[in-house]
Amino acid sequence: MFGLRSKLNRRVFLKVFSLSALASLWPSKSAGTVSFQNDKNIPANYIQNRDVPGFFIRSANPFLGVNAQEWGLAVTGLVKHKLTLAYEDLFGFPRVSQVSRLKCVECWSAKAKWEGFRFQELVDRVKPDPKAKYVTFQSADSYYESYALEELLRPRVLMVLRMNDQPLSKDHGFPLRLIAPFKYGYKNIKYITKIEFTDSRERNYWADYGPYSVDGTIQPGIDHPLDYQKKPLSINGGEVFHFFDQRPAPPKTHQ
Ligand SMILES: Nc1nc2c(c(=O)[nH]1)N[C@H]1C(S)=C(S)[C@@H](COP(=O)(O)O)O[C@H]1N2
Ligand SMILES: [Mo]
Repeated sequence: MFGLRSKLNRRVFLKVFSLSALASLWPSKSAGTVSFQNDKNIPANYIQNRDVPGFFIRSANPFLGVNAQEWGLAVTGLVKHKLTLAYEDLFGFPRVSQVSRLKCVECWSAKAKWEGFRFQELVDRVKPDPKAKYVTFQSADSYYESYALEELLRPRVLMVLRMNDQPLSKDHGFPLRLIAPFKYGYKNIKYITKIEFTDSRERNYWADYGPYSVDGTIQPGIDHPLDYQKKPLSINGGEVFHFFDQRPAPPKTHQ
């Protein structure tokens, strides 16, 4: 259904949809932890649980996934050497792995083993201008995120190619996603196609279309930010589940 709309119309539609959905649900819950697992108002298939027990798949819009042959990564903006990478090029960087937790604002979190390369590798290649203090990510599914460059160079921020010893699946962000364990899940952008160095901070998808902050740093002691502006939010106002299940076979190369 979304494919038939122009990008502009879709944006307007989503904005109207998410605002009205939020408004109609407000205030449907008392403040405090909302357990979506037991919420009878949420369709059983709303939260999909595939691949790994407890690890959900969350996407703002239905998306069929990226074709590796057609995919390319542009690293651009305020840099000395603009760069375009093909899928194969991603495997030229030194590889590191870590186990870290992804925590969604919808109250679930899960750990996985992530493998990929450090953002510093890209910085070394493109040589950002000293004015480039921010980085904007664009995705194949019209999602976007922004970070301060300094945040991306912190320990345990990873440009991820593999999850739990497999190539990233279509749903978890193939071929390239970001994992920043100190940020809420929505900052952990999947299907990255463009990385742009800028001198001002751009916004992100869920600040534009939902109630979440651009910063998205996980707050110690705050389990989830569903009580944004002290008004309890119901969790089914913002995100839709990924309902396409035709997953292509993982690529055979680069194991
Ligand atoms: N491109 C893109 N990245 C995205 C999203 C999305 O809709 N599109 N959803 C975000 C949200 S809200 C969460 S919680 C995590 C979920 O990652 P997972 O689907 O691998 O569990 O991805 C984030 N990255
Ligand atoms: Mo999320």
